[in-house]
Amino acid sequence: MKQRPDDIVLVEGDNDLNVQMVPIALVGWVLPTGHIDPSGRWYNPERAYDDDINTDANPSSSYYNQPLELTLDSPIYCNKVKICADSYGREHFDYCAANVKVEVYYDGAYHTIHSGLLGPDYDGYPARKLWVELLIPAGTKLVSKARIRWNVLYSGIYFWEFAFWSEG
Ligand SMILES: [Ca+2]
Repeated sequence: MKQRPDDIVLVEGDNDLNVQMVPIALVGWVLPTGHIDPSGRWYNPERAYDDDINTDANPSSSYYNQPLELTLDSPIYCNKVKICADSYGREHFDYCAANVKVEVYYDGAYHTIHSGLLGPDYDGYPARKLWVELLIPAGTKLVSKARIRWNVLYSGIYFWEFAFWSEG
């Protein structure tokens, strides 16, 4: 068999070639691997990253402004995140847009990448479950976590899902 010059050949016996196994970073959406709930006021926080758009995390309503941090076991090169969230009952006691603050952790600090409504405003049943992508304005960064909180009190908060974009 013809070998390309860059093939690595392992032979029994003396191998002075030290082959290092490096985890392969895939390009694509990556789910958080864990969470931090500093206030302890979130119900089912793991449901914000269980890859199921029909399950939600939510804080008890009077603690709507308490953040939920979504973490990664290892930092990834990331230039955007996506979030799927709704609220309930702002004006007409129907589902409505989520007004949230999204911060991403890189270079040793949290940076706000969005604060306001996720997508066009709406009032109406049923839940919209709209995915909204949020770019990191500074570009690709080595990101280890994100922090999400609601800006406005609603009678219902539905944090359906979240993911980081891995640049590989
Ligand atoms: Ca979910």
